[in-house]
Amino acid sequence: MLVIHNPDHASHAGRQEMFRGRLVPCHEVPARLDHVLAELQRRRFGRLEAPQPHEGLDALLARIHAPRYLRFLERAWDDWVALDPANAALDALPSVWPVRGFRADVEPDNFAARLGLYSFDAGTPLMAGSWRAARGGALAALQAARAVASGQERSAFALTRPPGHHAGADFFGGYCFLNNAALAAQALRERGAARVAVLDVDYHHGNGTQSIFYERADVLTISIHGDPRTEYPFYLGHADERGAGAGEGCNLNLPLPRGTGFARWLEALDAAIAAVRAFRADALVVPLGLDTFEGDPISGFRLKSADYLRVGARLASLELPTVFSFEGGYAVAEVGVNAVNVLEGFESA
Ligand code: SP5
Ligand code: ZN
Repeated sequence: MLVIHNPDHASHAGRQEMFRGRLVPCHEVPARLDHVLAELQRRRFGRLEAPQPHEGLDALLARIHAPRYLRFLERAWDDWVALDPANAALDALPSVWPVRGFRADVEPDNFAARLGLYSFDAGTPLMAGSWRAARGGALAALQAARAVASGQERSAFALTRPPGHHAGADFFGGYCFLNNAALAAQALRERGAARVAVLDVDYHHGNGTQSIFYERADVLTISIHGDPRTEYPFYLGHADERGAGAGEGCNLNLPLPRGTGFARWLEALDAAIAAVRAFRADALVVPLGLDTFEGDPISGFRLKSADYLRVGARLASLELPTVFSFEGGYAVAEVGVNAVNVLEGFESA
């Protein structure tokens, strides 16, 4: 399998995230990706490529994200340091948000206010290299989609961080800034796939991807995740969210209770696969989170490492051109084995 890995990923390395009244060390760390790379090398699995600059990147970004959000992200670090030179030693974290009834149409001049306007949690620190890392990831997603769309590759893995599936058209959060999976889906659409399915297997609901495509009939979004009544991101991901307007019927949420094991999870995957078939998708994007693992420190499902081989094999049964994007998975020492198990299960099916 072609693996496009983002060499700039480590320029995003958050120190702390807000959790229950205190700042705790970030779960989303550069070592996660390094473990995947090490496991690929150990098994001699996959052909590694670095993303090459592509003139189509900015146009693709503008198809998925709002111009003012992209402008904000690109300048955020400089604006943060301009507030106070001492900020250069700190990560930027939001602490104020416009909830219902507040104005989102007026972009504030104050940087802290803009940081809140464009985010939904205080768990996603932004630093000097965040934009560079996120942009490199978007490029990896585009390159993976191009390779698959051209028919050159049956599948490709965009191995990047920060992850993407929580990022919406104009907001960051959940450790995500640019929605790599949505960018891959859009790139596939623009390169000949009339219908694209996104099947999100991360523990957390793919709220960003859902909201980006919610009113579109050409992209089916599916997410299997911890029930938002108890699990992050809490405010989206319920079963009754089915799409709107032209996109009515083109969103499927399969929430499962905390504690769910592989047998029940696999039933949800089979339901998701049936929906992809019924949609007659021409291509598939899989936001690949490994935080469904039993040892994950922030999640609540109970998948075991060997289960991921079967997950990959089931996804392969769709026989579609497939792009994987690396999402969550915080059992750092095991995330490489679990991720490569999915890819190997997919390829050997
Ligand atoms: C891509 C992805 O998986 N994002 C997940 C973001 C979850 N953020 C909130 C997690 C809060 C859990 N913190 C638990 C700390 C226990 N020490
Ligand atoms: Zn997750």
